[in-house]
Amino acid sequence: MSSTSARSSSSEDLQNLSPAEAESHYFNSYPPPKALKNHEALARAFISYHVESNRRVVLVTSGGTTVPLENQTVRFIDNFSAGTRGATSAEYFLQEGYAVIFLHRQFSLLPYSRHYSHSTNCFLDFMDEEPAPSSSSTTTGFTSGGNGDASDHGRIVVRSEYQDQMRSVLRKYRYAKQNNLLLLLPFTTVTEYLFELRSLAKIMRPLGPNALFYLAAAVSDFFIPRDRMAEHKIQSSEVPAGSSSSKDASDSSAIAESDIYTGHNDPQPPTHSKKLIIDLDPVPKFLHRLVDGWAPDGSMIVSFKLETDPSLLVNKARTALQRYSHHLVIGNLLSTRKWEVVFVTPEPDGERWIRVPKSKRSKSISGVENQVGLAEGKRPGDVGEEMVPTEQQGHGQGQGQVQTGGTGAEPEQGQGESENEIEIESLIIPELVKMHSEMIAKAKGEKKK
Ligand code: PAZ
Repeated sequence: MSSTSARSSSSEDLQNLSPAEAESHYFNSYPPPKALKNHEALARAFISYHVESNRRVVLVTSGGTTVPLENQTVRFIDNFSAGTRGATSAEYFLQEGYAVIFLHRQFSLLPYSRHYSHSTNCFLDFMDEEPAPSSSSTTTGFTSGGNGDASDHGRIVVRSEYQDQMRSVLRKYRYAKQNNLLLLLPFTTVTEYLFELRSLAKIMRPLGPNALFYLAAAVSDFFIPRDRMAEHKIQSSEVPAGSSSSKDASDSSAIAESDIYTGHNDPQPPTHSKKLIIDLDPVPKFLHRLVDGWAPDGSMIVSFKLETDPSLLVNKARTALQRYSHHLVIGNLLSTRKWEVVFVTPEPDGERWIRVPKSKRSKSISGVENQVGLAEGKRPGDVGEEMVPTEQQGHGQGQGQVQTGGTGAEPEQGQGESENEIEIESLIIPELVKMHSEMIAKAKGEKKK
């Protein structure tokens, strides 16, 4: 069952458009996000500040995107991404001396505060109340009587075991803020994301080769185009005849009658609820436009590819690289993404695995350790401690090492949550900085000729 025939422009028609035509069709179909003007003004000021000091700027995209089912949105489709990759990477870019525009899904993890947010790292668990000055007994429970009496108020402090880690995070956060190195820009829907990406890339043009795009957001591949979207909340039960909503629903081409049906095959059909068939179109791919139009000349563009099937990952990453002709695709599997990634570059032998050695891997509830290595064609459990050190990189303080097989030294400590753990981003970012430095040097060389 499909509502394709009812559409004003079918996805087949749109597939025949040139990238530039697809761009104007898409962006003319939506009003720009309300925050866009303000974000553009902030980004312009941020970019000119850093162009002035010849600093490199990275645009990090992070988190999932929502796909609304209604124009006045009650329901939406979402994805798993919490923004860990983006938020963590942003910290390592800052450590490497980059200024960061952090384009993130609203309420996803943020650089620095990620250490103390969401339910797994609830900030309250890091706090304590000191004994009240007038009392010798420790107050750890509730004070009586609501706000209580000031005399029984102890100072709120960071628990002693977290002091060092929090001081370190706090200092880095304050340094980034005080030096105007971090610009946080939120989005929610896939359309908002695309508008923001396009604007920011154009605003970044004065940076030239000093610009880096690090596209870690999990952008939805499917959506409901505006001309098929219901205005109001999709009804799950009969709408009273004659009500404006019933007219709205029956007039609307957004959800055709034929796409909403009762569960007539169920042994006991429910009396009120209906099944809803959602018919999604592919989200237009704008990486072409980023590479060939929006982004600054000479800038470096890095995209991510996520797969769940190990046998697909490398091929899919390579296909993306060939299709969009950018500089690097970082491939990762859902189940091992915290411990290994693959760098796929245009060179004939351009496949390089970066892994956290076994003893340094962070704990992950969703991760499956015995899948590490499978996408490279290794047998389960074959990948362990072997390391080959790489030199320190970049114009900042690179501290990662890359696993390419063989034996070697243990890596230095990254910023993992426990002392022995390292975050894979502490290995990824110095490698990228090195590649970016090479590109910048090449661009400068070409300019001199
Ligand atoms: O947000 P997170 O840290 O849980 O996940 C990161 C990721 C897997 C979304 C990212 O590494 C990625 O692969 N992004 C691109 C996904 C894709 O469009 O294929």
